[in-house]
This record gives sequence, structure tokens and C-alpha cells, in this order.
Amino acid sequence: MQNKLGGNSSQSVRTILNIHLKLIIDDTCVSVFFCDICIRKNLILMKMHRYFIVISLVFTCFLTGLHAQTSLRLWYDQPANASMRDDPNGWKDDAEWLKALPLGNGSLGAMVFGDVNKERIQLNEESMWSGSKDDNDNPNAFQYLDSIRTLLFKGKFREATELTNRTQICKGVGSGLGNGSTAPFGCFQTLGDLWIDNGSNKDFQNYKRELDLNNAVVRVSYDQNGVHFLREIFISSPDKVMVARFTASKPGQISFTCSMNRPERFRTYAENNQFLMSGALSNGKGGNGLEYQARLQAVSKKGRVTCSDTSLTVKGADEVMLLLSASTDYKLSYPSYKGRNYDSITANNILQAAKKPYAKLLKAHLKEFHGYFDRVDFSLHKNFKDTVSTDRRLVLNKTGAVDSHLYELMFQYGRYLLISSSRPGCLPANLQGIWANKIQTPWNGDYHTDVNIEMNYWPAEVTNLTEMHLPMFDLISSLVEPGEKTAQVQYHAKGWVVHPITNVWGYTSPGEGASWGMHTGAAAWICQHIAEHYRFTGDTVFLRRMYPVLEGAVEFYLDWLVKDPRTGMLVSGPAVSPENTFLAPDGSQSQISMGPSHDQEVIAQLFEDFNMVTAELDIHNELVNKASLALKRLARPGIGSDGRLMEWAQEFPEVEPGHRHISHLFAVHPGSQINLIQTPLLAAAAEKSLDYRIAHGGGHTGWSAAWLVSQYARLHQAEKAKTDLDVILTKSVSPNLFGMHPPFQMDANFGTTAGIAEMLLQSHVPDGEGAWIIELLPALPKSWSKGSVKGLKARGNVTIDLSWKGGKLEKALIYPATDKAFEVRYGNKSVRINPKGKKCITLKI
Ligand code: FUC
Repeated sequence: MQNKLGGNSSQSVRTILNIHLKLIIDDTCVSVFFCDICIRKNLILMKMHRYFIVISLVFTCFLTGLHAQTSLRLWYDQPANASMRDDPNGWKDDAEWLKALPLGNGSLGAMVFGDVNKERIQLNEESMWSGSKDDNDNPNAFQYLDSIRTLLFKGKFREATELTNRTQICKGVGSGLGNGSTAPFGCFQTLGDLWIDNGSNKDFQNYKRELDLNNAVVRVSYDQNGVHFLREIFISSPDKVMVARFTASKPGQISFTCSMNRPERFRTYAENNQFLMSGALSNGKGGNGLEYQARLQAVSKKGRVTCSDTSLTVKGADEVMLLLSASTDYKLSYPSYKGRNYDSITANNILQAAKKPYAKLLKAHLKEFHGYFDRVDFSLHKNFKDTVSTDRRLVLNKTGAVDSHLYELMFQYGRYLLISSSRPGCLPANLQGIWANKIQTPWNGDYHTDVNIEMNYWPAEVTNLTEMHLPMFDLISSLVEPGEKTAQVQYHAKGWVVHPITNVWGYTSPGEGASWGMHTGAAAWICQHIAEHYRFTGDTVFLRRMYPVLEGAVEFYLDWLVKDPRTGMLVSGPAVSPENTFLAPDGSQSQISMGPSHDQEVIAQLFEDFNMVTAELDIHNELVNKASLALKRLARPGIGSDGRLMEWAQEFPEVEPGHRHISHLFAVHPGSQINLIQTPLLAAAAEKSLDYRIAHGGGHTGWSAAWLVSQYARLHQAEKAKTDLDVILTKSVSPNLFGMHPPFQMDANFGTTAGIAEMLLQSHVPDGEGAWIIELLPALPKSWSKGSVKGLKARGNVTIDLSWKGGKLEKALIYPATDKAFEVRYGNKSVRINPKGKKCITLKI
């Protein structure tokens, strides 16, 4: 007899459960039974059952091990054409680059074209930023703040917008409207290209290139002149080098010439039989800024390696291993942002790596990568036959072919890209992760804080990649000092603040245009990640380390908030609902108002998080009291006359009803103030807002559609969430599955992975007893009738495996890391689980 999740008679279930739990728990796994009269009989059954579980577990692991290796790869039967030049216009995507395959170790990135005769490996280094530290805080802003607020409270939006644009924006050119490569703000740029020319233009056959996601290796294979050639390329985090091995089916066949270049500011030279490229980028003030270096060495079996100032040449080798390391003098430390000795770093990386055979380098790479990637498995297909190339699958999918394995692939691809672009100790993933092939990258490839960097990290915790979240906290911590100056200079406020854009030089000033640049809620929004990391990990050491960051943000908003004379409630402003425009009563277009819903929601989240954190850390002080008082007095979003959730404090007609941002729905996702369990009316209003947005063309950028997936999942609208997934797959991915804004923008990849996780598991609603309600399969689309997911994380540090059939949950394995009780819900059924030291709890339907 199996345990059944009894309707809502939770009390009886709970007593029965407790009885059972107490009686038949042991140190491996617990199965819950439903018949106390035959406990003794069950114990025998249990013993047999336990052996069966162990055997089936071993068998399943054996199976899953194999199963876990379902084919997760992107593959193609044509190379990306390396001879096609990139468009000099930074905002123009390059079709061939969007076919190349990404590798990364968080610090070094590469895009492998897989071209046969002349290979191109486009390279990135995480800190390759032009620009430099600059002062953009506007000392003239503060004197106009009150007048702007008065105008806004009087409904004089045109005048207030004009005054805000004139007095509140940053000093200087700011981000250069996203074209800051020669401005002090700077821009994330390509490191350059490694060219590998075999000097032939002969034809080739049996060509294949693939990115193996399970092992983070790119393979290129083809036949030429009766010889089978293979290239295997990966970027190792343990050894901090890119490794490219070239082998052939016959001896002495490997010959090629390597060169390196970039569009500007480089020189190449030879040193100790190594080939180097180095230079200095613009500091945006007419001088040199960041210095960089790439170092290449060839390790060959047989054959000859020579180096000149223009190339590295290999002749007649049986096998060659190229090792590349790169670094810059950048350091994420205010105010100098310099300090690394890139020359000794690259020299040492190469020296150490060159001592190791390929197999050893690969083994260390796999061990480290598997440690992250293999934690989660998601399968909608038992026997997927990977016989159609990825680009072809996308075309077929666009024409209506059903290919549910594409959801598995996109889900895991997002995890792969996060692991490859955000490792502990590195800079966080930027708008393009770590991959950019230009000098002027769109929006400077920076860190936009009005959704984009947040979305980059939405998958980190729930898809069991908590370490990948850490670079985000390093960035947030680094913004405190420059942000304190901005708070003081711009607003005469305590604490620290950041607005919608930042970079690696500590930019915290408003943007150069008020319509988007006055996003004052940004600091509160990014701080949500601190509390979320704690909610998933329970890491109090982390929390204590980040407490001053939260404290500073709270201090800022307590100074920033003012009383709305009409309601007596606390409101934020002058502020924007990120990048969205409304029609003011006088018919003018405006973005600036007092108390836009987004700001009210993220500030409420910050104060709630601060309450939670100070309780956890047992901190009691005046600031804590002030924050909880302010929380009670914060104005909250209302429901408009059309039943939608109001985006602004007043009902304004929207200029763009299908706007890409849905910032007033932060409280649904990634916030939790609006949810189906505690606030059903607001949740219904939120759904109306979403439907209205989409009906007017919303979700038209990759990231916007990805956000909609999570939004609808939180509202348990499975089919609507799936529809947005399909929009992404048919409209917003490139042949190499990169997310497209367009142009290329990686947040769509991360948002897609997070959205799929939200469809399978949620845990954002508190159960009112200090824990979380874990919802199993809250938004499972009909077409995903059979499947399984392993290793997802829920708040409270609980790991969950789920399997389902016929659209119904079959089994849940729950691995609580703490003893804290929590509630599990599936549909309208729920059970309270009290782990009491249990490592694994099985729920069966
Ligand atoms: C915000 C968004 C844009 C783009 C940019 C990087 O400005 O509104 O759509 O994603 O960030």
C-alpha cells in the first residue's frame, strides 16, 4: 500500500505521516505508507521494499547515468564560414558568428567556427573593457528634486519630465546611448581572433561539428585527402587555458599556421617559442586604458613548431595541442580597477598546462564541469534520436514540427552558458554572457540592471548552480562605494544607489536620458538576489558578509522615499517604470512619475528581505525599525478600472501597449508579493495585464518572451507559458541557439531556462511558518505528458526529483538539506513534511 496525498484532510494525513515517519525512518530513504494497522506487516514489506529501492536506485543511477548522458549537443553538418568578415557596425549581427559554438570558463570565452581550411576561433576575456573610472554624478541635480516632485504631485508631467531630463541625468555622456566604446563608460569588446590556416583549399567530406553540452567540448571532424581529421576544443577552468587538440588518422598530417588579430589596438610578437598578442584599449579620455595579452603555445607530437612575430607554424605533426591563455591588468576593485599582472598570469598558465598531457587536462576539465552541469537532468523523451542537425531542427520547428527535445536542449543550454560565463571569482555574465565579436558591442555589452542582469541569474539557484551566482554579488558589493558617492552627490542621501546601467568601472550614476536613466529601483532589484541566494542555500556566512550591502541600500531608500500628499503613503520618485511611456492628461508623452508600481514593489521586497535577514542574523537596531515601519507605509500597486494591475500610481493610457518591459509585474516574478495563494485578486489582475500586453504585441524581444514564461508559470498558466517558449524557439534564437533581442542578447537563454524551471517547480510563497510552500509541476503543459527532472532546488535548501506520466505526477524524491519543516503541494493536495534529519523523502501519487 502506497502513500497517497489525501485531499486537504491534512490534519489526518499529518498525524498518520508523523506516526509512520517516526516508526519506519532509517538513514537512507523513507517511503511513506498509509496504513497504521499493518505497521509490523509493513516493516517486513519495508525491508524487502528497501532492498528493492536500493537495487532499483543503483539500477536507475546506472540507467540514469546513461540516461543522464542523453544526447545534449548542438551539431551541424556545415562549418560556420570563417572567411565572412564581421559587419563593422556593432549593432549588426553577424550571421556566421551566430553559427559558431561557444565555450567558456567564466574568464576566457571562445566561439569556434569549425571551418576546415582556415579555422577562426573568436576569443573573449571577461574584463576586455575599454573606458575607465569616471565621475558622472551630477552635483546640480539635488536642488531641483523637490520642484520635480511638487510638479509630479500636481500632475504637471510635461514640465516635470522636461526638468528631470535637464537636471537629473548624469554628468557627461554616460553610456553614449549604448555606443560607449570610445567614451569613459567603455564597452565590453572582443579579445580578438585566433586563425588556424592549414594553407589548403581542398574539398572535404563527412563534415560534422558539435558542441557537446555534457562535456563542454567542441568537436570538428572531416575527411580530406583520405585522412580523417579531428579537432577537440575546450576551455578549462582548473587549468585556465583553452585547449585545442588536432589529430589525424595518419601520421605527419597536421600542419597549419596560427595568427592572431583584432579590429584595432594590437600587436603580435614571439617570445620563448610562444606567440603573443597584446595591446591597450581606449580609456575613453583620449588615452590608453586597460592592457591585455593573449599567449599561445603549440605542443606537438613529431613535426616542427616555429614562432615569428606574426605567426606560429606547425609542420608535419602527428598530433598538436594548442594552449591559449589570456588576461588583462583589470581588477574589480574601486577606485583603480587595476592590479593584475597579466604577463605572469598567462606565462604561468601556459607553463603549468604544457606540462600535462591532453588526457589529464581533459580529465580535470570534465571533473570540474560535471560537478556543476550533472546536478540537473531534464527529460521529456526517453528515446530521442539525435539525427537531425540543430539548425535544421529549428527550421522544422518553425514550420510546426513537434520537437519537445528542443525544450530539454534549451533548458540545459542556459545552464551550460551560465556555467561557461559566470564562475566563482570571475566577473558576472554580461548582456552577451562572455561572448562578443565586436569593438562596439550593442549596449556596450554592459550590465543593465532594469531586468537584464537579474534575468541572467534567475536560473542560478533553482537549477542548482548556486556558485554561478557569486560573481553577481561581487559586482553588487563593488557598487557600494561609487554608489554612496552617487547617493550623496545626486540626492544628498545616505547609503548607496545604482541606476539601470553599470559597467566594470563602477558606474552608478543615472543614465544620460531620463526616460530610461531614472530607474531608481535598480539597487533594490539587484539586492533581491542576495536574499534569494540565502533562501536557497541558508548560507549565513554569506548573509553576514552581504549585510552591509543590504543595510546601505535600505538607508538610501529610507532617505529617497517621500510622502505622497494625496495618500500619505511613501512613494519613490521621480522614477520610471523601466523604459515605458505613458500619455499624461495633457496628451504629452512622459515616463517620469511618483510611485510607479515597479519601484514600490522592489523597494517593498528590499524592506521585506531586510526584515528577514536581520531576523536571521539577530540584528536589532533603529534602521530595522525604520525599515519595517516604512514597509507598512509604502504605497502598493492597485487594480485599474479595466481589471489590470496598474503600472503607475494613476491610470495612464500607454503609448506602447505591447511594451517589452513588464516591470510592474515584478511582484509576480521574480518577486513574490503577488501570488495565487495569498493574493488571488491581484494575481488575476496581473494575468489580465499580461494578456493585454501580448494582445498588443508584447514579448517581442527574446528576454521579454522569456520573462513571460516565468510570469505565466507563476500564475499556473501552463499553456500560455509554453506558448511563450515556442515564441522564443521560433522567433528569438539563432542557429547556435543564442537568444536574440535582436541583436544577440544572452538573457533570453537564461530567462528560458529559469522559465522552464518555474513550470516544473516553485517555492516562492511562504507557508507562514517560516518555511516555503513547494509546488510540484505547477504549470505542466499538456504536451509534456511524460517526463522527469532531477536536481532542481527549492527555497529552504531542498533538492527535488520529479517524474510524471499522463500529465500526472508519479513520484517525487525530496532531499531536504535541513531539518526545517515545509509544505509540499501538488494540484490541490498538500502535505507538511518534517524531515527530522531525513536525507530523502519519497512522495508517490
Ligand atoms: C534594456 C531593454 C532593451 C535591451 C537593453 C540591453 O534597455 O529595454 O530591450 O535589452 O536593456
